[in-house]
Amino acid sequence: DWRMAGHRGALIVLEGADRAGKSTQARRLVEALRNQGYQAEGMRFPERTTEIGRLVGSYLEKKSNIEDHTVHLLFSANRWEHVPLIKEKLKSGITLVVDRYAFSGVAFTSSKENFSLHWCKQPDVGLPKPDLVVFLNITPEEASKRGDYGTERYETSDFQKKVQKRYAELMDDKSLNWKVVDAAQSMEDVHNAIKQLSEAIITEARHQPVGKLWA
Ligand code: ADP
Ligand code: FDM
Ligand code: MG
Repeated sequence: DWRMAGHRGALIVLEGADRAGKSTQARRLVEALRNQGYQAEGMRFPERTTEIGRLVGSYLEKKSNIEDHTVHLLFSANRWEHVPLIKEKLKSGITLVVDRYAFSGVAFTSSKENFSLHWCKQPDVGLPKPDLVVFLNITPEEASKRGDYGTERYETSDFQKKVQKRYAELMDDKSLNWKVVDAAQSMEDVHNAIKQLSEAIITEARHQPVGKLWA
């Protein structure tokens, strides 16, 4: 079938503020791509099931405190430990739909005092480069209609505002294929927009090697 034979899959990342709809849309996209005959799988970061992931998970749940630089490196290590798997899947023709990636890592840590964007990017330099980064764009007002913040670390409106600004700075980087989608639309409309972008990039990425992020 033209959708699989001999071609690599695409690396698609979903980013955006808390409650923008990343996890919902990641699931729906995988399902829709599979229904169209593509090979597709979901992935998320942090991936809390590994040893490193458990450290990060316990930090987010405020069950442990980890020094800020250290936890930044652990989030990055959690991505690096999945790189062999990511490469294998892409090579075998599977398109990966990833719920958060290095952009979350940089946006969140650089929102803390005394962390530059530059420093925060370094540990993730050289990761597999996404073929498409969808930014689910939503105002804090619209997001607040979707329920209250949870109780995990970072889930305060002050911090989230800083994170939004950092995302905006990251989106100025034209070496990446950022696509902004209005996340205040209905789930269906958001889904259709992401699906269209994804199908186009799967076709385009098939014949290109996987790039290196920020390298
Ligand atoms: P994220 O992973 O970005 O934090 P979720 O996918 O978990 O966001 O969605 C947060 C909440 O908002 C969930 O209750 C979800 O059902 C709801 N939601 C997601 N997308 C929409 C949408 N387009 N319109 C209204 N509610 C939505
Ligand atoms: N987060 C996520 C980081 O601080 N750094 C990272 O590298 C990544 C991938 O973890 F607050 C933060 C962002 C968010 C939390 O929440 C993960 P979800 O609900 O599992 O996406
Ligand atoms: Mg989520």
